[in-house]
Amino acid sequence: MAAKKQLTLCLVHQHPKILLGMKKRGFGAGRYNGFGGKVEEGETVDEAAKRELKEESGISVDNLERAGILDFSWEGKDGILEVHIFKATEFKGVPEESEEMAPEWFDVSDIPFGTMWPDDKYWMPLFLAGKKFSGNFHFGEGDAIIEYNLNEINN
Ligand code: 6OG
Repeated sequence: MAAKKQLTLCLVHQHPKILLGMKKRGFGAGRYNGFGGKVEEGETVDEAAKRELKEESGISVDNLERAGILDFSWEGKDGILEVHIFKATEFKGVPEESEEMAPEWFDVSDIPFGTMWPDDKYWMPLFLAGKKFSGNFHFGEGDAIIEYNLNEINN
């Protein structure tokens, strides 16, 4: 079985606003996204989510809500990215630009899906509605979605 790499993705939702960041470098550069990155050895997924949020946007959170888990894979490439998506509603500090991300508030009716990963428009409605979800997206040439599954989790 292909190795799974665990990553975090944290979005601050203070209705009707959502905090995104323009990724300035690395994987996904040029796209708006939440804040996150790789889970390091010896750290829990929750710890990684808080650390990455702080490093990339300057804000701290006490509580993170688990929103979803998505597996991403690419045609012809080994490995799966297992991205753990979290929601924060309260935070401390002021969002500030980092070397990796430039934070920006958006109205939820004006989310820049055209400048985001193509999967985001599928799961964002569940995220915004406070639903939990899991799924997988398989990408092809130009990061186009070849196939996907997305399920709401009831608990
Ligand atoms: P670094 O490798 O820069 O972290 N990520 C994705 N986010 C969305 N919305 N869609 C995807 O579809 C993604 N693939 C990865 C996880 C990369 C960051 O990008 C997220 C991490 O927060 C393919 O450390």
